Amino acid sequence: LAAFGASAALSQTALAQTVGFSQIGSESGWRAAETTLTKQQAEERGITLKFSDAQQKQENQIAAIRSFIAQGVDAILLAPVVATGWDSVLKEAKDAEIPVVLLDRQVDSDKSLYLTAVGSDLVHEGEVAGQWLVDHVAGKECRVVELQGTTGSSPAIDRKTGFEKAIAGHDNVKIVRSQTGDFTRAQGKEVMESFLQAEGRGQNICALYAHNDDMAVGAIQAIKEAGLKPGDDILVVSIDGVPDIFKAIAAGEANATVELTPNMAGPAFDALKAYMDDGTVPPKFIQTDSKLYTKADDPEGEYERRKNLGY
Ligand code: GYE
Repeated sequence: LAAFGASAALSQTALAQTVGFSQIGSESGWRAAETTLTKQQAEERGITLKFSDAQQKQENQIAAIRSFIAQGVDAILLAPVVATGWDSVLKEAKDAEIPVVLLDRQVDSDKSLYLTAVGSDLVHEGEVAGQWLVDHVAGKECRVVELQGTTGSSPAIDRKTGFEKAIAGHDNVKIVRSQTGDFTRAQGKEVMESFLQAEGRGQNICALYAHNDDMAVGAIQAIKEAGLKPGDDILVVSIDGVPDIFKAIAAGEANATVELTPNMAGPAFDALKAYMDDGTVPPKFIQTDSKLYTKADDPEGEYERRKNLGY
């Protein structure tokens, strides 16, 4: 038993190493929660985490990865702000034999250039949001405005694809305006103001589909300032499941959200440990699940459960 204890301790120390984390930034509450949970997980596992906030700039992420390679870290976590432009820096990490694990977004690079990707089925999230709206309007005419995530990011591309898949074949539901709000509350509010202006002070808008809750929360402010009732005059459906969207749903100011877990680091560290301890190669995609929440799903309770998770 002592021997087992010793080897277990040994394998634990085998990952008690240094991991570099190139984080996109803190553009949304969800992103802040992912950072909080990643730091907590590293702490619990005795991992030294070198953290870099790229302020949503890809060049900063590439520089951070190069710095991690130069420091000789044992592994790299990367939440890639956009899907393209990673080939050369991922090749440099591979040449340095440093495994890279992607968090919450995907890259267009060849899959041989990273160990695995932890994330949700982003297309499915868009489909769930679209299906909720199709069911909710039940055949009635519904002109939709769309707040897209960061241009060129895999969630912005895939959540649009999924939503359009769900509404295809339902001619009563159509997207009439679509623009990026860069996943932030401020830009979500700003772009929603322009949508309201362009659509008869909002009279011609039936619903808002926002690629994340933060843009929806910003847009809700704009809808109220235009004298309309969000969640009623204009339906609001978005993705992430941050505390403030549950507060809005409880208040009847939003209608539905698709939850995305901020705990991507847990599966990532587990895969890295198995790989570094005994060479276990993980699948290329470790999928987290998505769940729809509406007013019927105890939004007050969901707010309470999430409010202290670091969003
Ligand atoms: O939905 C949003 C964050 O990459 C899926 O990034 C993630 C998205 C998330 O800015 O809040």
